[in-house]
Amino acid sequence: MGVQGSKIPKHTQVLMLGLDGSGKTTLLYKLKYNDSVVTVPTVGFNVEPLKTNRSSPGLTVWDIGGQKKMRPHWRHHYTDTAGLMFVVDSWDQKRLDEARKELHRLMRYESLKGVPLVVLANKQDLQGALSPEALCLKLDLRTVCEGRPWFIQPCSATTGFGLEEGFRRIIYLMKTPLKQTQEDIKMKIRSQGFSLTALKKILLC
Ligand code: G3D
Ligand code: MG
Repeated sequence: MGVQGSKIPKHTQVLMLGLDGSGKTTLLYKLKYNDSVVTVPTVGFNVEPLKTNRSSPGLTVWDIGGQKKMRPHWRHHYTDTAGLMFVVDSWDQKRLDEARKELHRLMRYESLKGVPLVVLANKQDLQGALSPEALCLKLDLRTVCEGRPWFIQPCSATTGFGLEEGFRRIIYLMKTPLKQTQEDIKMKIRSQGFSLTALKKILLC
């Protein structure tokens, strides 16, 4: 599924999922209007077109409600999804296991096989928020994302930090075949000199 490595259509559907309260709606409207909005729990979904530069497709971003009762409905949106963003509250360690389970369930879905994933490690403005490296381990990303292009992006929907980078990254992953993204990583390793720390840094970015 997905459009990875092929010519991508003019408007490309990106699904933004994650537990309720992780910051999806705040993030979407911060990105779209550079404004902080007061959110209420999303019942149903919000959908917004996002402009990108000319050489990239426009994105239609679906922010789907993340409450437990809403999650069985996520799958109705999987067809035609070219990219996935999974938003995690990096500060709320009590709900990390729940987030991990939902993400792993998502990754097992046949129709989402190979679809690029960006995990947004949100709420980095809060003291005590877990780093992307720590989240990567806690969510067991490397194992569950095998065979799919993926990236973890630190961000804050409140300040706007990291949001554009996250969306630029999903566009890059959707446009670039998996083999090429792996080649890019190898190139980075060569250019930075091979050391364990450099490798760790590269694999996480
Ligand atoms: P959701 O759409 O994923 O359910 P919301 O999440 O966007 O409704 O956000 C849930 C709460 O988290 C909101 O606070 C919102 O302001 C807060 N939030 C979202 N992103 C960030 C962030 O990056 N940093 C911080 N500090 N807070 C964030 P309330 O108090 O309205 O519940
Ligand atoms: Mg919401």
